Amino acid sequence: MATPEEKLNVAFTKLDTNKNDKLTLDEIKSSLTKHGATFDAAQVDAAFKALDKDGDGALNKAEFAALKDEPYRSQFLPLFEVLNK
Ligand SMILES: [Ca+2]
Ligand SMILES: [Ca+2]
Repeated sequence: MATPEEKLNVAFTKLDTNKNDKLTLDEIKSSLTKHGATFDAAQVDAAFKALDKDGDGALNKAEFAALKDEPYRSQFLPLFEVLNK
């Protein structure tokens, strides 16, 4: 059974299509679509804004890893769990 950290690492790697260790909003949306996820675009926008702590318009691994903590865990983690299937 994968730990939340491992799951997030898998999700991050799948989302980071250009492999620059940062996730942009476009990258997240197009990757979710490519992996067959159904999601609410407004929810992804909200997750992105909440997680982008330094406001640079991209999520680094540390920012993305906040998904393992409340309140993000219950609110946003299901959006990305599909990537672990
Ligand atoms: Ca990237
Ligand atoms: Ca950021």
